[in-house]
Amino acid sequence: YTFSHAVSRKPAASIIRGLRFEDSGTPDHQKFLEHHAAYVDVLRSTGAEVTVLEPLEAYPDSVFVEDAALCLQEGVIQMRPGAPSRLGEAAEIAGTLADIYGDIHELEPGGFIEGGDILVTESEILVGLSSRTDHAGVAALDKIVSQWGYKVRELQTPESVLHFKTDCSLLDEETILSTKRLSDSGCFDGYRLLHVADGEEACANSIRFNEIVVMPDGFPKTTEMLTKEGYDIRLIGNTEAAKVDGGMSCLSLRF
Ligand code: CIR
Repeated sequence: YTFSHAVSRKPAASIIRGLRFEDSGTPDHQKFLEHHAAYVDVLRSTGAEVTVLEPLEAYPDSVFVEDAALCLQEGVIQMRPGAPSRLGEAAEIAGTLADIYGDIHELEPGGFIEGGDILVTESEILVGLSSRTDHAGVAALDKIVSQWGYKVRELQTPESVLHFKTDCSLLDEETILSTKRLSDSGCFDGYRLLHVADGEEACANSIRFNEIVVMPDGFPKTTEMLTKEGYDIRLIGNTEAAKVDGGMSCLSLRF
């Protein structure tokens, strides 16, 4: 699958108040802007058109656009983020996506679901229940995408992990990069599975974008393993996003 577009949003200065599981320091806004610009450049280097939205100060976590929408070939679905401070981000980004896509599909209210819990593969859509995504949210998604022929499989995100995709990524049609703590449940049986090196769990959130794989810098064992497997790796600094539990997939919507 070739991506022709990506949408990202510059980090706001309010990122210093971004949500986080545990406090490992405050992100440096300037440094985050630099990492973000490098990320956008790498996506653009594949020939894709990348829209960069202006920061939204009212939403500290709005740089993590992936959580606010799901972009499929058939249409875009506005998510219902389970973090109360993030719920409004979905409507904010919907306008931009409507310009590109036309119609926006809204989920039935009631449940919650964030894009970070959704992994779309060639054959199915995997959704991990988490502190942000509940069964009603998954059911609301299923109602829309089943009409387009997608099969939704509901799974459990490990308790210590923010989002399902914090711990995995799709590297190509059949290959998933995962932590052991996630794949131990057998959720990826039937796929070709590659594991991040022990101690390098934080690089499981990487992305395949056209001919390249974009990974956070600082995980040499996994980088070497993936290079040997034949992937063309690009490294992006992620120290600031990591302080607020963000990674490579969270920073863009790709379609
Ligand atoms: C949050 O807690 O919502 C943000 N600080 C991090 C969101 C990361 N997004 C993602 O994994 N898709």
